[in-house]
Amino acid sequence: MTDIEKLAEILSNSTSAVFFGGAGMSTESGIPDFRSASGIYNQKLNQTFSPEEMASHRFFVSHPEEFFAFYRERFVYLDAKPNAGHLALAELERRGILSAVITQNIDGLHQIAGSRVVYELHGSIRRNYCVECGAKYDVSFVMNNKPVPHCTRCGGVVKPDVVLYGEHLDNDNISNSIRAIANADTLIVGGTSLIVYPAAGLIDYFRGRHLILINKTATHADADAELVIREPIGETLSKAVALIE
Ligand code: BV8
Ligand code: ZN
Repeated sequence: MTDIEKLAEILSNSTSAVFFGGAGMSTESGIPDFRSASGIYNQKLNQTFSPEEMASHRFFVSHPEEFFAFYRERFVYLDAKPNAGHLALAELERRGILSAVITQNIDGLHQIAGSRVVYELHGSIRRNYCVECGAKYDVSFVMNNKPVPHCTRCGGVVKPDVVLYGEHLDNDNISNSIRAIANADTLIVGGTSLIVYPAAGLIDYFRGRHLILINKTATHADADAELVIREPIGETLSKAVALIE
């Protein structure tokens, strides 16, 4: 039995599977990940600051102009489309096999692909709000108002609803994700290096039967997985779903 056939068999017998993913889920949509060789954090962007410093709350407050230039350049890919992997997960939800997608990504591609239960642990580029009065803005407002987008109502800075380094994650997202993982019969972890916390720690709540890792490179969770697939995740999920009758 090939790995894909094994994956398809496990999924066809699951009724509360959960997907936990990261940037590797969107590389097949043309969005670079962070820590692969071609990832954002390995591109020498700025002599003074590291990419992870530039994606931090402290930098957002102390260097807003540089923050927004970096953010527009490196985090917003508005023409990216969902790939076969996003579509496969949406199909698994429609078939009552998958109960939730938990993502560290901020691109919104799971929802565009049709997934309805999506917990965005690190927020979304599509939601933006004034830090003073809370007024909401769409991503085009942030892209078009340079160098720093300001609220038309009160003049406050408009911030992407994205969890920067040093910022807390949304409590509802955390508790919803823990509940989904704790109740899952199958957990698929994919397209993530499992380096960023507290997100990566959430998979420890899994108590179900099948832990599956789909990632091009090794992660610390591989040793606990029943199935480790070192192939592109979009193709892999799509082929597995096609095998489920
Ligand atoms: C927090 C939004 C409490 C912005 C992100 C000092 C001060 C404060 C905190 C810390 C600190 N030191 C450490 C921390 C904790 C810090 C942290 O974990 N740092 C790491 C780097 C060690 N965490 C935080 O700061 C969190 N908040 O702790 O608050 C607090 C508050 C105040 C003071 C103290 C504590 C907030 C973390 C959220 C940060 N925001 N994103 C942005 O987009 O950058 S994190 C960023 O990394 C992205 O969201 C990304 O999703 C996430 C995780 O990366 P991955 O998704 O895993 O991507 P990666 O490239 O790493 O891996 C992709 C994998 O896919 C690779 O393995 C590759 O091989 C594979 N792959 C690629 N393509 C494919 C594939 N596999 C299969 N198929 C393919 N096609
Ligand atoms: Zn305002």
